[in-house]
Parts: sequence; C-alpha cells; structure tokens
Amino acid sequence: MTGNRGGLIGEEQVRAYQEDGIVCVRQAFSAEEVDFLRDVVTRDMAAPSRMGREATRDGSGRFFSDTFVWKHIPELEGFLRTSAAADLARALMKAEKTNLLFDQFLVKEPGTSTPTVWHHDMPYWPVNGDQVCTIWIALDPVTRDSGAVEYVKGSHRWGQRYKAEAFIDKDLYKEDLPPVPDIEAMRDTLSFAQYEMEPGDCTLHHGLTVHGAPGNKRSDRARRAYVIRWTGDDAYYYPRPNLQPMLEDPGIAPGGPLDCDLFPVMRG
Ligand SMILES: O=C(O)CCC(=O)C(=O)O
Repeated sequence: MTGNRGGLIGEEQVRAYQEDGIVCVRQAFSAEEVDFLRDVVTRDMAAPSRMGREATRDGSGRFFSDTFVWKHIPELEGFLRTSAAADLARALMKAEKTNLLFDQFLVKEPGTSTPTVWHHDMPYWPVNGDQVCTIWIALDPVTRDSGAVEYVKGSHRWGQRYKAEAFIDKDLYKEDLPPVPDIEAMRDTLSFAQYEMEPGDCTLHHGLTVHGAPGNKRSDRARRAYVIRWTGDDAYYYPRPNLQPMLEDPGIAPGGPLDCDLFPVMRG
C-alpha cells in the first residue's frame, strides 16, 4: 500500500475509515515530534498569526485556534513533509496525490466550558471531493472530561451537507443548507466513536463526518491538538462566498486541482 509508513495502516483501518469515516491510530508520532509540536504551540499561542482566533464563547477558559500555522512558523513545514501525517492521510483516503489544505492548532485550556458544536468540515472550506480528511494529533492525554472529540460513525455517507455553524463569527456562513440535525436527540439511534488518547496518538476523519466535542472540564491539563487538513486525487477547488477565511487567494481556477503554494502537493 502506498504511503503506509511503518505499517501503521492496515486493511482493517482503511475499511473502518471508508465505512465509519473515523479511525484512531496509536503512537503514530514520536515523543520528539510531540515535544516539537508542544514547543511550537506554546510559541504560537504567545504570538499567533493573523489567522489566530479565540473561539471561546460565553463562559470560562480559552478555546484557541490558529490556521495556516506552517506559514507563520516555518519549522512546521519539515514536520508536514517528513512525519507520518501525510502518509496516514494518503493511505486511508486511498490517494496517490496528497495536498496539504491547511494546518491548525486547536487548544482548550484547563476549565474551558466552550463545547465544539456538532458540525462537519467541508461546508466551511473551498474544496470538494471525497478524498478530504483531517488528522487530529493529541499533544496531551485526552479524555472525555478534557474534551475528546466525538464522531458520528458513518455520517460521511449520509449524502447530506449541513450548514456550517460559526465557532467565532456567528454571521459568517450563509450557504443554503439544512442545519446539522439534533445529534443529542438521536443518541439512541446513532453509533459514536470517542477515543481516550495519549500524546502521539491521532484520529483521522473524513471531511463529511459529523463531529463535536465537550469543553475541557479538567483544571490540571490543557487539551492541545495539532490538526492537519489533507486532500487527495479527486479534490478540487470549490470557492463560494462566506467561507472560513483562507490565508490568501490561492490563485487557482475553480473546479481545478488544488496544487499551488498555498495548498502544496506533499505526496505523489
Ligand atoms: O478539537 C476540537 O474541539 C474540534 C476538532 C474539529 O472540529 C476538527 O478537527 O475538525
């Protein structure tokens, strides 16, 4: 299998990703890589890029996000190019080519009450295709009470896109799509995945898998994640009005491949 570094991905995980839209891969990243990412997130939180946002809603704590961090802290490019992250995404998507869409830190500091609303990712982004996925790398031990992300298994195959709901700017998204259904009211009829994780563990989810997360109730530990968005062969540029801001205009044609300096090819 292409890009299957160190045998981290087997047939069963590819099947699970394709069927469930979510898999967890244990210890895909070394202690040195985790230390590197922890150092970078500390620096980034102290001096975020212009894409940095506070996603904290009313309540306690701090829900921090920054995107396109690799353009702000250039050492990240080495990690993006040489770590297992791109290989895992490529193997699960069954892609030949793999582009980086963007990277992101998502941090819930201790005592952050803000949940992550139920949503799926693609309505936020100027991209379309089946081969779109996210890797979420744990930089701290993650438990339900520290804000482990929860995923609705199989929701990427519901054949429906839901309206993006803003984490930050409430009036941003205007696409004419139905809202995400009331997932809490459907708990008995749906199947969920939520993983307790150690630093260096990661999850990969499909761009249409519905997911959300509780706040971080712990007072002793942050929930820091390095999150990378990847696309494969069938993905194309699909700009629409009022989307999540990208760092800059990528200068590529709608309907065409993503390959450009902003969304570079990392494999293939
Ligand atoms: O980390 C979180 O709370 C949300 C993660 C998320 O929405 C994502 O990885 O797409």
